[in-house]
Amino acid sequence: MNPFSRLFRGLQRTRQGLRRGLGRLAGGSPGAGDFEVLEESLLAADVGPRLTEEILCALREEGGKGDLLERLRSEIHRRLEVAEPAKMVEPTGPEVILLVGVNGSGKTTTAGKLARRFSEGGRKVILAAADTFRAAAIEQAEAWAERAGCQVVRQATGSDPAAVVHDALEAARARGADVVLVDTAGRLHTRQPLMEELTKIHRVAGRAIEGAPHQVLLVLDASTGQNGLHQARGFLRAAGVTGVILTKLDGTARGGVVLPIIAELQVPIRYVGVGESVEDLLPFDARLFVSGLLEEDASSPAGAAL
Ligand SMILES: Nc1nc2c(ncn2[C@@H]2O[C@H](COP(=O)(O)OP(=O)(O)O)[C@@H](O)[C@H]2O)c(=O)[nH]1
Ligand SMILES: [Mg+2]
Repeated sequence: MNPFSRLFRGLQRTRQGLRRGLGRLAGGSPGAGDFEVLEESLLAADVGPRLTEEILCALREEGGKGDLLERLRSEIHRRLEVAEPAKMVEPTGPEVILLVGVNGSGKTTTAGKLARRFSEGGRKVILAAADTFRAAAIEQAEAWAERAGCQVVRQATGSDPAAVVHDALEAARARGADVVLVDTAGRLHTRQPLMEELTKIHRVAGRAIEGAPHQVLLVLDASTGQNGLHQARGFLRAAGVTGVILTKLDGTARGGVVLPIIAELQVPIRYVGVGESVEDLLPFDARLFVSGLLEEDASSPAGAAL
């Protein structure tokens, strides 16, 4: 399955909702009732009231000219495009990437998927099992490391996560690793001691490797919709988030939440998760994403271009 087909399948529920609402708009000049239908379907996809209003305004202003679906596509694309990550220069030492977020958002799974992706790309990966709260979390990280064919650095359950990170970075340097993925324990941005633990991880990482952590990626469960956005704001302030990974798009009809996330957080969306298998993590691409949201079938021009 090519990446677009994966994305297309992952966005199925959101797309079905949007296209149901759009059914009446194909061709012809839209009437007031058509805009109402469109409004409902955007809200149902969790695009949020403010952006829904903005998009409708833009479409109404242009009058009835042109295919409404095409215009909707370009309105959405314009808003997604700004979240495409700029190409980053890989740091000279090992690159340290921290995954943060609430419990169950998909951090460990995403760390595993990333480990596999980077390994396949020829980078030597170390997975740091810094969720030391639960024995199950360490075992889960080990299982993913095995699937991804990378090394894992761990300590006993209950040990200091910052110490695990320290060990992992020492190991990375000694073994000439290119990237260290740090899987952290779930936390709420309102829980002070846990947020301080992240600060300590930052400090320890920065002492071991210059500029580390190079990326702090907030893993957000798309199915939590607008609630997730509230959490995200807290993390942004407290954890120095540099990018977002939006997971579980496949399990929700609320994939439109990507729009308010982009508008409010103003950090790049690095990857999207569209399933539980190791292949189900895709780099964010605005053009493909909007096609996945609105296209009738996966053999669209966007899909065919791959
Ligand atoms: N359907 C789907 N499930 C996912 C995705 N990402 C993670 N999960 C599932 O979400 C659950 C929690 O994931 P986990 O990585 O343990 O979350 P963590 O607590 O943040 O580490 C697991 O059952 C994963 O398989 C995704 O993109 N799609
Ligand atoms: Mg975990």
